[in-house]
Formats: sequence, C-alpha cells, structure tokens
Amino acid sequence: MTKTAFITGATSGIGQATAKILARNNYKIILCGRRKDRLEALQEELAAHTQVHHLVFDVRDKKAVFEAIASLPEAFATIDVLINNAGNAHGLDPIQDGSIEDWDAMIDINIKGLLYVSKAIIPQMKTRQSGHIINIGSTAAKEVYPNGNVYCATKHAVDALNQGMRMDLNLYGIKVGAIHPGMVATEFSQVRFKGDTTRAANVYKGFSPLQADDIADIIHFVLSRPYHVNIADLVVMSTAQASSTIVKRD
Ligand code: NDP
Ligand code: 8X3
Repeated sequence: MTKTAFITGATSGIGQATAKILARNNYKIILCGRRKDRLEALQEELAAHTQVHHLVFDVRDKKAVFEAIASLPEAFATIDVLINNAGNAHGLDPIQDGSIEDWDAMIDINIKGLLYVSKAIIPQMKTRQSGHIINIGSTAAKEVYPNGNVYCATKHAVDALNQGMRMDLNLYGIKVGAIHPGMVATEFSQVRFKGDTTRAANVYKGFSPLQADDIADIIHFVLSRPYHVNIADLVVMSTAQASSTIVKRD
C-alpha cells in the first residue's frame, strides 16, 4: 500500500532531495516549509510521480503547526513516515559574543519545532500502532566544536529526543531513528552566515562534501528496511571529514 511521508524543511537541501527520492519511490508526499513559492514549484514537479500536498507553516508557531496538520485532506491524513528535518544553524560565534536572537531561533526551530510537529503526528501513529519517525540530527549532535555552542546543544537535544521517542513509542510498534550528517552542501551555511555567500562557500572548499542526495538516498534506505529492522542512530560523513573539525582539504 502507498505510504504517506510528511517532510519538514522540504523547500531546500536534505528535505527537498528526500521529497524527490520518496516521490520517485511511490510515497505520497506532504511538503512543509515557510517558502510557499518553492513548495508550489516542488509540488508541481513531483506531481508527475505521485500525489503531493503542501503545508506552509513556521515550525516555531505551535498554533500554525497544529492547524496545518489538522487541515490535511482525507487522502493525506494518515501519516506513515515523519521526517523531522527542518532546522538550521544561525551564527557561529563564541558563546560570549553570541546573539540572543540566533540562540532563540535555533532552540525554537531545531528543538521546539521538532517537538510541536511530533506532538501533532504521534497520536495517530500510536492509535494505529505503526509509523516511522526519522529525526535529522548532525555530527553536532555527537560532538561540540568551537563556536558551535548553541547549535551543537540543539542537536544534542535532538539526539536525546530521538532516544526518548524510541523508548516511549516502543510499546506501540513505532520505529524511531536518527540520521546524523556531517557537512552537506546545502543552503545551511548561507543561512548560518546570513547570506554571506563567500563565507558559506568556503565551508565546502577544497574537499568533496556530502550532497543532499546522499542523505536522501540513506533516508530511503532506512525507510525501505523490513519492519523488524530499525536503523536507530546513523552518523554519516564525507570521506574527507573525520570529525567536526578534521577535514582533509586540497
Ligand atoms: P537548508 O537550509 O538547505 O534547509 C533547511 C530547511 O529547513 C528549509 O527547507 C527551511 O525551509 C526549513 N526551515 C528552517 N527554518 C524553518 C522554520 N522556522 N519553519 C519551518 N521550516 C524551516 O539546510 P539543510 O538541508 O542542510 O538542513 C536540513 C537539516 O539537516 C537541518 O536540521 C540541519 O540542522 C541538518 N543538518 C545539516 C547539515 C549540513 O551540513 N547541511 C549537517 C547536519 C545536519 P523554509 O526556509 O522555507 O521555511
Ligand atoms: C551541520 C554540520 O558541521 O556545521 O550540522 O555542525 S556542522
């Protein structure tokens, strides 16, 4: 039977690539994000493969999250797969110089937003005693790097929530797992550096970073395992990267 996947952060990067691979593999797709124009364009593109619906909301706005999910038409109301992907880093500053606005954004989006979306979707999975939640963490969920302070803290929280969800939802047969990528060439660094494209490009200079498609491919692999196999926690880096701070560049 065709499964329905709900993907947050589908306007760009990992979320967009995941929507494309799942659409080609017979999933119905619910695309989420704030940029309506991108969601509409992607919906039009993917409609050649599958049924697609999009929801425009900011994951920080809990009322909007719950209203958007409650508004899903019948054909999309049963969510089999939740990809908690929306998130970003804002800034890369030592703790003493960090901006409170950046801290609020990361905590509100990466932690609270993930919780709001999960809270709105988990009850139907619990009732059906089935479902699969994939939380996108980061290597920053596993180690802290200089100036990464609050971003790393939010991703450590995602790691903890992933473990907690897996324990609490175990009784209901719901799969929960996290994928923790190292550096992936997406719009991530443009957002982190607030549109400074040179600084963003430098992050991926002199080596072959992961691409969004690499992570999407892994997400599809994780989803396509038999029911008794749950990939609970997976760290993936480009070959040139050995840790958050060790990258072999030309
Ligand atoms: P992108 O910047 O390319 O994509 C981020 C996505 O998150 C966009 O679709 C954006 O949509 C969405 N998003 C951001 N803020 C909000 C918000 N307030 N409400 C709703 N949606 C929001 O980055 P990536 O694809 O790289 O990032 C995806 C995930 O992967 C993030 O959780 C990130 O932390 C994680 N990650 C990324 C790595 C990397 O090196 N790129 C490595 C490890 C983890 P819109 O702006 O339209 O709302
Ligand atoms: C994104 C990768 O190295 O900036 O999570 O933490 S990194």
